[in-house]
Amino acid sequence: MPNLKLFVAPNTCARVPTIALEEIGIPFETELVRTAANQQNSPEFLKLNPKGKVPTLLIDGVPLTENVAILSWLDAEFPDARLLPKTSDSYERFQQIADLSFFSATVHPTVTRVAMPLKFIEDKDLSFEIVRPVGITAMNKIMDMVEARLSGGPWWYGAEWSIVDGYLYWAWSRITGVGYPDDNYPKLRRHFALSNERPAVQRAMEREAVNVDILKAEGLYIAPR
Ligand SMILES: N[C@@H](CCC(=O)N[C@@H](CS)C(=O)NCC(=O)O)C(=O)O
Repeated sequence: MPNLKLFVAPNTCARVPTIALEEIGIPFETELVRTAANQQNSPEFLKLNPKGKVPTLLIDGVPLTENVAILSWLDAEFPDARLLPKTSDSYERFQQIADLSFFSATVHPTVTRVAMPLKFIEDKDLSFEIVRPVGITAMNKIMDMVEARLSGGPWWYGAEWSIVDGYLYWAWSRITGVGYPDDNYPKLRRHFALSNERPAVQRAMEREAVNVDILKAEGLYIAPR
């Protein structure tokens, strides 16, 4: 069993591999990165991940970065957890990689525009008046597509939960957490409710809550707004 340490920060996409690890059910440690103190760009952290980002997974002390790689590695190492539907068909396998890549490369940057517009323009008024609306328009197209996809069952792949649903859970919670209107998306609301019932999701959120408390005590918590 490899020794696993995941570098995380609350509300970030590091929630997705945290859910994956909880679904697998193996022992792992998380280490809080204080992004408000720019710890992700400290010399120590940059040695592990020169991109200065969470998640970063240390596997027996060796770093693996990027959600698509981390989630694919976890699925390959722990196939019984069924993080992705089992398949021996290479097209289906690469379609799964395409799905993870869609969340990493298209959904995630749009989430950032909606949930963290200040990342793009430091002027607060401009970021909320220009960047967020642009993000919401792009997000509507994405979520219209996802809502249609969920007609085939409660989860991304129909009847079977997968870590793609963990990615969707994170994206949806980030955008609705800052007021993205959910009225037109009953299937996404159901997806979120069902996700919240999963014990692994609950354990991941408990881990995150502990880190939120630490950051609040240190005056380093950035609340979503
Ligand atoms: N493509 C990367 C994106 C990672 C990423 O953007 N992480 C954000 C949190 S969601 C981060 O670490 N931000 C800190 C920063 O940009 O300073 C992945 O999917 O793992």
